[in-house]
Amino acid sequence: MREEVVVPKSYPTNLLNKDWSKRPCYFEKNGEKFLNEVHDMEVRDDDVWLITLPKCGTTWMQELTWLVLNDFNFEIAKQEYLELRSPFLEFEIDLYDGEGSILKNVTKLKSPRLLKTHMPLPLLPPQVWTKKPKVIYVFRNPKDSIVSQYYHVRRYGGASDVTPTEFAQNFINDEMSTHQHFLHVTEFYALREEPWIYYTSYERMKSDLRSVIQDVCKFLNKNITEAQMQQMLHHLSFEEMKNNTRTNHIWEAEQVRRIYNKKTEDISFVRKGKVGGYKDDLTPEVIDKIDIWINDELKPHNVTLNDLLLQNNEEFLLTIFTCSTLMMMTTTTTGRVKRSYSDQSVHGYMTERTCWWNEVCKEEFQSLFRCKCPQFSYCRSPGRYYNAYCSMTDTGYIWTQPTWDWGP
Ligand code: PPS
Repeated sequence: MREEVVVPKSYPTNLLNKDWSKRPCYFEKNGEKFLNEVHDMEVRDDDVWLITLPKCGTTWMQELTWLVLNDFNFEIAKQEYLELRSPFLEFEIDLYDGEGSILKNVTKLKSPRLLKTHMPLPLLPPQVWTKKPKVIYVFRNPKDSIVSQYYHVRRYGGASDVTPTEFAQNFINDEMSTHQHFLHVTEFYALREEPWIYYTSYERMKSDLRSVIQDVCKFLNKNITEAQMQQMLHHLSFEEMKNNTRTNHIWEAEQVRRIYNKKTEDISFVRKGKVGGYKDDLTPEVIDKIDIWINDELKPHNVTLNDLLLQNNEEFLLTIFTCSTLMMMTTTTTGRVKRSYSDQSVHGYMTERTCWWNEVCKEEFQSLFRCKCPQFSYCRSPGRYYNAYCSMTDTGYIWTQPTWDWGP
């Protein structure tokens, strides 16, 4: 769908101090009626807005947030299509029958509404920055989101004549996508400390879903029991969501077929679900070009890709430092640390990566560690047949990790 330059009717001047008149915005052609309606729409105090760039883990976060907002009602979640429980604003344009308001489904929805959109900050209703409802923002490494987008377009009948590499090359050559991408994310990243905004990344969800669920509960003032947490981790796992007809955008694909009489390709919406999966699809040359594109585009914003993906978390490094120091003091005063059950049957790692605190370091029944626990912590589980987490506590079942070079 071709896009054109649009001029927002209002700007969030109270949120970010910049020259908004120089901020380019793009939207699909003939979207004026929709944009006007969005501009004038009533934002409710208890709305939750889920804002992302395409293919950044929106659906994953949407199901997570809907469940937190709806008291972990898994029964309804398994019965009703996610797209109907939590509408995608821009898709209402496709559903519009020409009568009355484009946003009538959104207006009719019972509170609390969970609204999904890919629109940039300046095209949102100004009541978002005056009422400040809860906003959740998820970002993902563009290399993975571009490849995911390629398969999305293929799913809906497009891009059949291009390879993922050609698609990616076209993406970075397109001035509009370039501008949209980095302005979209850097504006929300700059607002991440606001109490009404929760900013996270797909990569963080992959590495520590438990903490992200806890964060969202805290953000929305909801409690979660350990039993509900276990249900959430299971329900939100890649395999479950892939096999779940209610989260796999089957309803959306049916609408596309009905409205546009389009043949759609049999590509699962919940498709691969990997961090770094782009390496299987893109040539090394185009990967290098995308890296240069990302660095160049981010330079004026004074942030790095790792910052945006929350992979340079100072708080995290500080915690490691403090905990390591404490552990060193304990071990030197009390001698060797006692471990209750030590298991040395796992010999290798899946990646070279260091885990986050509380991240699953070894999944149940897996013969490889998922990542390396930070120094002076243990890959620990309550018993042999459980997921193990990186933990400072040395009681329980300790999966002894192969030694590795901790660096200077
Ligand atoms: S959209 O169309 O913009 O709303 O797409 P979005 O939901 O943002 O992104 C789709 C990608 O998210 C992956 N996904 C998951 N990954 C891991 N675990 C779970 N549970 C999960 N659910 C969705 C999905 O597979 C798409 O990524 P790719 O790389 O294509 O697999």
